[in-house]
Amino acid sequence: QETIPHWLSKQADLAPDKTAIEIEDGYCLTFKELEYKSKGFARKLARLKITKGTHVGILSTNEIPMIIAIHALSYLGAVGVLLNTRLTPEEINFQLKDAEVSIVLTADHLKENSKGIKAETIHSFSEIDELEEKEVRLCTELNLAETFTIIYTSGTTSFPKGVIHTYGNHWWSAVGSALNLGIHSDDKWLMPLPLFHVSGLSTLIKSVMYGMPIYLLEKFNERTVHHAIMNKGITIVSVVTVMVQRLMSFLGDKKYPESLRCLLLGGGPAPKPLLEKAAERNIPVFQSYGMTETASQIVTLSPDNALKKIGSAGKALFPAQVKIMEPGEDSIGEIHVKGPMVTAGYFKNEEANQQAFNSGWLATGDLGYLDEAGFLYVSDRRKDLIISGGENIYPSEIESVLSGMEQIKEAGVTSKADETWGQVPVAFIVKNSEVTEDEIWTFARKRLAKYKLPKEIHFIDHLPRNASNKLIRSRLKL
Ligand code: S0N
Ligand code: AMP
Ligand code: MG
Ligand code: MG
Ligand code: MG
Repeated sequence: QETIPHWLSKQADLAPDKTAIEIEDGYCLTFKELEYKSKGFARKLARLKITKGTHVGILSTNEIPMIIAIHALSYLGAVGVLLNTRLTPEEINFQLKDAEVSIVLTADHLKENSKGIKAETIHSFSEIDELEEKEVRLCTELNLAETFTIIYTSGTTSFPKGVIHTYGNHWWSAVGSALNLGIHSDDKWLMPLPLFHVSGLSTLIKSVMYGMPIYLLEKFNERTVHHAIMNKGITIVSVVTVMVQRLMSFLGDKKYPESLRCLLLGGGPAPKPLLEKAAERNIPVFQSYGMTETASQIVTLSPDNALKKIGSAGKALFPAQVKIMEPGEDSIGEIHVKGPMVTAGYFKNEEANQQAFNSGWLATGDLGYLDEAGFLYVSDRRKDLIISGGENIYPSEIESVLSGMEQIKEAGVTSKADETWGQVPVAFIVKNSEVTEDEIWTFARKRLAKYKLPKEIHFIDHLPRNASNKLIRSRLKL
């Protein structure tokens, strides 16, 4: 079993006084301080009997105590199950149960709202801070094969699946990215994406491995991000498409400083006109391709090609491979990926694992092609997947909630292009009995995160189905 020295302790030894995290009000934490606080927090968590292999839910927006909690779990060998704060209690409860979580840690400001959450105990970060440290042996090494985090991702089957990230998955993701983007001694990585997604979480590991500061934002806001890029020596920013749009209109005729070397774009389609506009204005947007299952990007444009290969997601990172299965005449086929950053599997879901993996290759469900030079172009996303502002939505998930309403006989959900979010869900309803749009929204709001709520509801007489009675979503058009 391959082990490495604990990564945070290692960096705290190599660069104790270097900044690990900086936040908006100027407060900074060095690697030494982060190590000290994380170990202290781990000893407090040990009071709750959190130990090797315990699954612990983390429900928090971006803040320093969340980062400390995540590192603390690694000192105990416990597993962090990261929860999307936009979800309803009902959606969170599914994940907690599925992931076998009994203890949830939450940001102080979310404790009040956590009433509907079913866990044995829910503790705010401050409550943990008040506990007395327990004398326990903390991990000095990390075993690359062991699970560190679990993040849920929706699937075609309407039930989200828990994606396992081992220490090795995170390690290799950070190595792969470094071998592509390089590590500059002045790097400072701005993080406006949520740490409960692997987009955000993966930068915590990069920070620790590269000895690089993260500039952490509690949430995205074009004004704040703009200000940080202009004044705080930011060299890299992670973004989704809607953020690039909002940032560019905020920027107006101004220019970003030369020191900004990369806007790492992921999490969904990158519209070509937007990429071209950015290139014209010398804004270094690097398209990438990845998914929760690949522990962040697995295919990324390189600094050399970012402005030359517009529209492409780039080449597979150094430790990774990409291939197109059963390409058609247009060269388009299913994207398959392989590499040590690819998830060890879905938690306790043999069926999904059987379906997704074949001799180490992950079938992504996405469609794309490779050009003659081997650059990947993503042509279409996984079947039925709707991506709204970087958040994934599966029609089946919404359909199953809506058809749970007594007055609804059946529901079909499809997507509609949207200027702000890229795509938004739209519902088609066949009634059992009288029901209004408002009643449907009230019902849905309790059960679905806001970003999943259909933006339009249409009543129809029957859903389009094929000969074998399967819903044909592509025919649900207005
Ligand atoms: C785009 C964001 C920031 C929008 O949120 P914002 O502006 O903070 O909204 P709020 O003020 O909270 O709410 C205002 C209203 O907007 C609704 N709303 C919020 N978000 C959405 C949404 N996505 N779609 C539709 N509606 C939304 C609210 O409900 C509210 O409504 P009202 O007014 O009615 O109350 C936010 O959505 C965001 O942060 N999105 C990004 C999420 C993300 O990180 N996705 C990536 C996931 N993928 C991965 O992790 C793998 C790929 C990856 O690793 C990667 C991805 C990107 C970049 C780099 C990488 C990498 O490889 O490193
Ligand atoms: P998630 O696990 O939430 O990050 O969702 C990953 C999904 O986003 C992928 O399976 C793709 O469908 C989509 N996606 C990621 N990168 C791109 C890209 N460069 N172009 C188009 N779709 C993308
Ligand atoms: Mg430099
Ligand atoms: Mg997504
Ligand atoms: Mg019903």
